[in-house]
Amino acid sequence: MEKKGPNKTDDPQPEIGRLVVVSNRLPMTLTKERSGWESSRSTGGLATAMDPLLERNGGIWIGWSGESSAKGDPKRQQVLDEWREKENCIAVDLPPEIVKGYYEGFSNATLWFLFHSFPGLFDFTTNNWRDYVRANEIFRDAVVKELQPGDLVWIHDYQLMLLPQMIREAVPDARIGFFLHIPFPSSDVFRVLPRRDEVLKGLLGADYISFHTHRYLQNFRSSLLRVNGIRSSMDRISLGSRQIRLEAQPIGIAPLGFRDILEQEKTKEIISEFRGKYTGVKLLVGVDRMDITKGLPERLRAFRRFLVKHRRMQGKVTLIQVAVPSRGNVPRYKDLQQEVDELVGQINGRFSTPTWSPIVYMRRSLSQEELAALYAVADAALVTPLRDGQNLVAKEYVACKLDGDGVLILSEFAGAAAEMGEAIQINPYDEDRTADAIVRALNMPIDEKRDRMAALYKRVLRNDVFTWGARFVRNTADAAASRKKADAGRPQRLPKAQIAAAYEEASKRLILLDYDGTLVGYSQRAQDAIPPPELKTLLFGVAADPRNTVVIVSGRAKSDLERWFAKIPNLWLAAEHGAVMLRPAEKEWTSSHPNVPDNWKKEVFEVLEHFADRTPGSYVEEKEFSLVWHYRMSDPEFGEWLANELNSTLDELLADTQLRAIQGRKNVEVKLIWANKADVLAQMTHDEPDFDFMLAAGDDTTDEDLFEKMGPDTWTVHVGSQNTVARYRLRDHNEMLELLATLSGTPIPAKAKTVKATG
Ligand code: ADQ
Repeated sequence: MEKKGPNKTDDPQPEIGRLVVVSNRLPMTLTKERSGWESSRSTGGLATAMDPLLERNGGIWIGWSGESSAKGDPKRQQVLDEWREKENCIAVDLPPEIVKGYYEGFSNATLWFLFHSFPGLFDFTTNNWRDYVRANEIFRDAVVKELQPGDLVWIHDYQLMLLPQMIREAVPDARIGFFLHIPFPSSDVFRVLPRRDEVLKGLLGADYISFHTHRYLQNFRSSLLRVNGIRSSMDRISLGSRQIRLEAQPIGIAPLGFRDILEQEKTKEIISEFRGKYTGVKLLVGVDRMDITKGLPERLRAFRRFLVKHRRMQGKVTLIQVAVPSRGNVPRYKDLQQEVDELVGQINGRFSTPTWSPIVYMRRSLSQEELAALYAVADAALVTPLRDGQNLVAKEYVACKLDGDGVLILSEFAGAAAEMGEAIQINPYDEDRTADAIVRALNMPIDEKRDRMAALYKRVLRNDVFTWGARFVRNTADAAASRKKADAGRPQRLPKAQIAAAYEEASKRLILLDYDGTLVGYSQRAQDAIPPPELKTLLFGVAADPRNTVVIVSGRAKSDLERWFAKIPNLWLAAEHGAVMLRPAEKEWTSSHPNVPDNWKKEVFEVLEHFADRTPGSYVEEKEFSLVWHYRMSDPEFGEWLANELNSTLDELLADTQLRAIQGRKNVEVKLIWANKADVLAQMTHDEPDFDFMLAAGDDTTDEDLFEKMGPDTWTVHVGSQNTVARYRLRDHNEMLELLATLSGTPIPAKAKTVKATG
């Protein structure tokens, strides 16, 4: 990535183009009052980040109005039209019959719980999933309708995880970024999700995917590998020649906005009112949505434990807990509300005195002034979610502690913990130690408090929400630009009419065909990928043409190729990447490098076997000129990890030898440098230099050696979608068979087409 100076984020960025923000909800709220329809624009949350970007780039915001019941009411429509005109907000109308399944169902009863690592709480129904798909399609249609060339689409959060791919299919060239506001769970938990592969595929339509933390990013990568078998590196996924950029970039807040609020007279009044009321009492503050993930009962129990364990603190500490009602019509949330109400009542009933209550409990939303004042006076903040994507309250508290006199007690399971190391971090499930952490916070020397707070404040200031937003759009634009560049360099689809004409005209043709992945699909076990009889018929037909020299050039051992193909007249076989050849009508294999010593094998075998012992499902194959460690049947993540380790071990071991380690499709092969497919081409053209049609087809890295050596007027065909130097590409082995059938005039036998099992 291009390095940019720290001040560059505020520069005008013409290449960003118009921004199209897409989120489940618009920043507008529609309510039906007696007097008619009312609407208001929210200022906090996501709008804080999006508004300046939208202003600068002249963009639009697409989302659900949150209200679907009165569609068709002309007065309501009038409000929505005004949103479009004056606010650049475009309302998506979701039919009421799918809202429940999409929003309350798959989004909030399935994804929300599972992604917050509560597999025991999630519900799944096929109907909810169907509604989720449908709602994403409705969003897609709304976006596609508005999309203009050069737009940059920013999709937010778990309700819209299918949308990136849906838009990609409708508008292949679209520039798309996706940000996940909630955690991405470990792959073990993610795997529990029914329709998990569709969800991942949905995300892969984006150019850029960003998460709050590296942990979530890692979890996503490992899920991709385990669920869809897709490998990735720390910062990107290569999907054939298309690359998707990945990053961990935590959302911030607008700290200076809080500073301004603290300066306002109204806020100052509230602060002095609080101070007057709570003179001599230490204040703890908790501010949350009433959500299961926020750990409210656990926090209250820890506070109760604190009062019991540290009796001297009774009468001297008050917890002000603000909890905005959320998802109140969901039974589990009703239960939570009841549990919290009961705990507050029980604790206050047990410990209160005529002049003091341990908990002040507010079940409502606070104004920005009240909120800032509360943060400012609180001696410590209790931010103790059981799991949280990031948690903005932690950062807001820090932003309001300008004098440094406060302590943040933070759950290690909040995403914010990754960058707020100076907080006192606790495990919210550990009541006893959380209680001790409260004591520690309240007794912390002022110098230590200031040091910790200063470090936290600096980071909150630097990584504010504007920097976050600007960086997101810039990274999406960069990622999309790289995609376009890569697209321009991609091999074109094989022009079938053109190759057929060239074939027809030629009188002496050389056809070099890889086997696995090119003529048949991959199987879990290599020995199962046997050629179907129909494929043999096809090869028989192509090889029978006296103008053709057809060679199967494979990494396979001699025995496999001989068993399968030796009876096909006129077919040449090159095994072990061309180290040995069997000419038509001959019985003996010959090598271009006879009498090569194989004393290297013992040492390398021991290394490979050591890896096989450590990796269930993997094994070592011995061929005449090479040794291969296969791990297709192993745990994919562990397999990839060990393959990398093996490669680096071998790189060192083989540095000064004639051997090289090659990473193949789910295998690592150690072979002699000269044993490569380009050597076959050299042998074939040495004796017969006058071919007037040359075709080479293959699907993996070992075929690239051959493609590189083929001349400019030849046909090099990559089968699949990896990076390649081939000039042309075909989708899969089925298309390859169709090509051979067309060229040779042999009708394609239906059963020759096989399904690609894995890899
Ligand atoms: P939320 O789960 O909503 O967001 P959080 O990050 O804590 O969680 O944000 C809550 C916001 O609501 C804060 O700005 C807070 O000030 C405000 N708020 C809460 N209670 C309030 C009250 N009673 N009165 C007024 N304001 C109140 C999701 C993810 C988070 C992630 C954010 C942003 O679940 O993990 O941090 O998105 O990506």
